[in-house]
Amino acid sequence: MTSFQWEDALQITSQLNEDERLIAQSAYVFAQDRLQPRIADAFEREHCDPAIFREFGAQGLLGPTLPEQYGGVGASYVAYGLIAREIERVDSGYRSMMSVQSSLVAFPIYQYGSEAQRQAYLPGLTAGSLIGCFGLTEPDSGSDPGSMRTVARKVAGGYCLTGNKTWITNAPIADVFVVWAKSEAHGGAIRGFILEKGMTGLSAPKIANKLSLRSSITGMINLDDVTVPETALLPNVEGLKGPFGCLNRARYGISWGALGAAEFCYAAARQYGLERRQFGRPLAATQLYQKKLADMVTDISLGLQASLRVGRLMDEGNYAPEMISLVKRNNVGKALDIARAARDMHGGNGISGEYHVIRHMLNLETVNTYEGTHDVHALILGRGITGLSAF
Ligand code: TGC
Ligand code: FAD
Repeated sequence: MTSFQWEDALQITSQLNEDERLIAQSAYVFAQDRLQPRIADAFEREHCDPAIFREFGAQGLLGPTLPEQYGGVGASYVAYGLIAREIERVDSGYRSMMSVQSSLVAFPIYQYGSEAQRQAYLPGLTAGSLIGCFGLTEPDSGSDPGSMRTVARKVAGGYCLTGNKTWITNAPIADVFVVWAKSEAHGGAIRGFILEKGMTGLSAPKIANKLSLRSSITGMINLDDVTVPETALLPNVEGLKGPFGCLNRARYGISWGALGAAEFCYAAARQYGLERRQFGRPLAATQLYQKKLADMVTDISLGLQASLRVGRLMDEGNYAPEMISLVKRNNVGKALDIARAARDMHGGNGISGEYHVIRHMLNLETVNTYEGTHDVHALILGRGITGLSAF
């Protein structure tokens, strides 16, 4: 027998190894000390601070699963998930900055790149001295990236890229752009290219007035006949499995991250209910309030346990992408429900930014949509169950 821990109901911590515990603890301290004090202002002003990338880098939080020779720390995927959980406990926008850099930019350069590309970009990306973005989505091509229109034409010594990407995290402040395009020289197959800030014809205007994820900057990538050398092509992957291989990692991290946001909301609602008195007793002494807290801890605990399982399977190299769809879809959907409930449990105060729950709620609307919408992940699972594609 043991006593019940309301903040770690199924004792996730006891299932981690020593390295994972240390990484999680240091990410927690960093996030609470360095990020939490800045978030209210950043969200209110819709301000993304690029200096945060170097701070992430100094903490070893960028590309942590990469080998040390490229600036990583050789961490497990479980550790990567724990980092996402701690960063997103503060804000989904900060986690977005981190996970794009790690899973969508450093990972493809490591996994699909040449040795020269690895040497050129990975030390800067893991240190945070370079900022990266990932261009897959287009104005007419979101859930269906196979319909993309961006093309790469073969020219002497390289390729010429034309097209438009939209809703791209980090793009307006990026130094390095991993862009996916249909390459005429490869029979129209989707190929990845590494572009750099300042290339002629490349621009990345900001998308303003987001009412969600306001600490993270989002933009377009406009490619107006951008000529790149042959060495910009990612040589070791062809087809949609290139971008999807990156998305597997990012979606998995999000499954942990969203629960970090949910844990913040659960803890805030619990504390508020213990302090706030109505009808002569604490709100937390009422049955309805306790039922809501019970539902929260149940969904958080089951979700964390499921992500831990998927992380262990990833570390063994023994996972199916459908498992990642299951935890991304479930955990983000539950986190959004929890944030909405916590907003309600704070009454009128929940409307104020001071209590942070409405910020998490607004952020999680984006998290539910990007990296494959909630319904697209249902269809991925539906295909896995039936063998029939219903997209
Ligand atoms: P489909 O025919 O299913 O597959 C085409 C090829 O890709 C392979 N594949 C995968 N490989 C690895 N991992 C996966 N998860 C894979 N899923 C598919 C597949 O085997 C096939 O390979 P091959 O060799 O036979 O060619 O492709 P489809 O066109 O039918 O795709 C359907 C669907 C719905 C699964 C897919 O299009 C999808 O996932 N749509 C959602 C799009 C999406 O997630 N976009 C994300 C954009 S990036 C982003 O949002 C970043 S936000 C980051 C932040 O700020 O944190
Ligand atoms: P659509 O695909 O048009 O979907 C609209 C609705 O239709 C959704 O409810 C969807 O579930 C539903 N739907 C679509 N297809 C079907 C179907 N077959 N059956 C039933 N329902 C369907 N992209 C990047 O490439 N890089 C980034 O860094 C990036 N960052 C982002 C940051 C933010 C803040 C946001 C909001 C988005 C970002 N995205 C990024 C884009 C994101 O991945 C897309 O918005 C997402 O994939 C959905 O595409 P869409 O917006 O075109 O919606």
